[in-house]
Amino acid sequence: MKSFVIRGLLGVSLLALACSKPAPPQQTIGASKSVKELMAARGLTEADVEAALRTYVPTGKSDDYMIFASGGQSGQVLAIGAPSMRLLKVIGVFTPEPWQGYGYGGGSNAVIEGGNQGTHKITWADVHHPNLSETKGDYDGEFLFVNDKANARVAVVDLKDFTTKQIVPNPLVSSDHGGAFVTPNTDYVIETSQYPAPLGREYVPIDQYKDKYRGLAMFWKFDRAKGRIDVANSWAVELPPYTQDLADAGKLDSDGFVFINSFNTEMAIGGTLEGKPPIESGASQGDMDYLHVIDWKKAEKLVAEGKTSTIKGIRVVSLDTAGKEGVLHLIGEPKSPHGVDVTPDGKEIVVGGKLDTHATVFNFEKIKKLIDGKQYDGKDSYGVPILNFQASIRGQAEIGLGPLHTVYDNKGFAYTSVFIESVVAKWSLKDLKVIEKMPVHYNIGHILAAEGDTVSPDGKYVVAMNKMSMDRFTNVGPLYPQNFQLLDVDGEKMRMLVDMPIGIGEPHYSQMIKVDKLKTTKVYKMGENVYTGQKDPSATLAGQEKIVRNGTTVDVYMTAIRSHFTPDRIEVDEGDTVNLHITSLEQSEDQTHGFTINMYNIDLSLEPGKHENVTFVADMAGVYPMYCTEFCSALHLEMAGYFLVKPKGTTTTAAPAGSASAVPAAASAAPPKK
Ligand code: CUK
Ligand code: CUA
Repeated sequence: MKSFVIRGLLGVSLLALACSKPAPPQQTIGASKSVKELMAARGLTEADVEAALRTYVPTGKSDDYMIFASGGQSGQVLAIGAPSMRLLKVIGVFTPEPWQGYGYGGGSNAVIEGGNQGTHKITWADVHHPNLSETKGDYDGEFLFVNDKANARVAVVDLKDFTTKQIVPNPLVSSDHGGAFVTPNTDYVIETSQYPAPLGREYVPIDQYKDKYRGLAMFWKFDRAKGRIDVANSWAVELPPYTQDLADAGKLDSDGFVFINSFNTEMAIGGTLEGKPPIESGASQGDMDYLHVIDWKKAEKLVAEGKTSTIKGIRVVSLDTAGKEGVLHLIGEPKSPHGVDVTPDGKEIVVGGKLDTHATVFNFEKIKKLIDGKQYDGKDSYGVPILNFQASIRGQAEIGLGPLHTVYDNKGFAYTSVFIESVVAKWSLKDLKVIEKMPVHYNIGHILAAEGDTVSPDGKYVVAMNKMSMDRFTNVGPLYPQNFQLLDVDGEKMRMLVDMPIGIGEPHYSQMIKVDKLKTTKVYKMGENVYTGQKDPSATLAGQEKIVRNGTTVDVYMTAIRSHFTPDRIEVDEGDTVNLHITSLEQSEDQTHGFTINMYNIDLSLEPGKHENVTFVADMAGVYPMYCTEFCSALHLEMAGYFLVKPKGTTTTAAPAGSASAVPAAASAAPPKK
């Protein structure tokens, strides 16, 4: 119906315009001008206008889909509306995010610190693959998981409030890539390593690479009721030191299995300064690498039976056990592959070879038959059984130069990103024939489709996630934005709809979910601690505000409401430990306050009902304004106060109201009554 209207409109008003003379360039654009004149004035073609009509979301209306995109090096995740491709939010994940007060004193500090690896403070991440939680292989809109390739971490974002609730560091590996993919009911969040290294990150000379360096498939147990990864019930499978790349969980027919592609099965270790070939060429010697097939249900059983060793507190199924017990099988895959994508029906696995022109379609039934019949082509040097390549595949689609990732629609088509050619290749899963190639701009990496990783993709839209954007946007210096290009894939031919510059990092993957699956909250319950989901024990209601001194510790029970803080004067002694407990008393939608104490690097976002606790040492004497950082009301600028820190050795003559010294410690040591 909608598309009929659009076509009708175009047919009547626009087709006739094509033959009309273009308007002079000086012509002004105004609401009173006809569409035809507007088109001419702006130099728009009919296709441009159609694309605009298909993506424009008028004021008051919202998008049908939401894209959760990797923010790349920013360490964040982007929430983008589709088809409008408007940025809705930059969700603070691995990196502090000031607007959300993420990492500036409140409860989020513990989340970020929970992700610490090693002893250096890590203030960035290389975000690769956001993945939505699934129920029966379909997005359920509850959680989002995302990996940090650079520091081997996985984060959990709760989509109730679009807030990162947990970051889990992997103690065994030093980089990851195949994550954070979920099993069909989100029992596990999978994180597989990228660059092999000794498990546990111990030092081992690199000439012992083959013996001591390893890969890993981590299975993080997800506790949905708690909304957290349950580290104690998580476990891993040790892998050979091939460079494991991407992973995907089986579903439906292939449920219980995980597929991981790999490169550098040559185990090249570089040595360019010593005149040895770089890893790049050493890793490209062989024509085939290995698709790893993991029977995770079998591995789970071995873990339950205790057939594991423990490294850095994590139970690990050893490579030897994995090979002997049928947990791990290898199949040849051509050549330096990148993507591994299970089809919606779970029956097949498509692998793209960076240095091969094909997308190879592995068939799970065939693989299963070989595994069950123990029909091996041999074993690798670690004793892992190898299955025959030809016997494992249904066929290969001749795609073009540099096929990477593949996504699916609801009509039996696959869409593969082709990096070197800079195209999206649409091909038929039925006969493995390419139907159409759409040029994209440029160097497409990942590709995503509406509900594309589920058992029931929607079709409609595909997004090309391009690494380059030359000649697409106004120049902003030598570091160019990345470019997301939205394609309409509903019609017989693909159509380019809109470009979206991404100026925050190099996104890798994204997923697109129907917005009606999201059950996002509008306000918090009064006094809610967003990290426990409960009313905070220190939640402060109107009339309960107070300042309590206990030795050198000062607890401030505080409220925020348009347009004041209570108390608005806090005086402490230099060196005191200060615990701020701030509750926003607002319950109306979109009434957010901010809170900062200048110079103390404290910055909070106080959404309606939210409670925050901040602990710090008042180690800088002086007078510091504290104020609301969100333009919340006409008297927002008046929503302010003072934080005063008396220098050591000062004797108080007249204690001002609100001074901690004014309240006898013994009389007020108890937390406020609820
Ligand atoms: S990705 Cu991580 S190298 Cu193709 Cu999934 Cu960009
Ligand atoms: Cu509250 Cu500005």
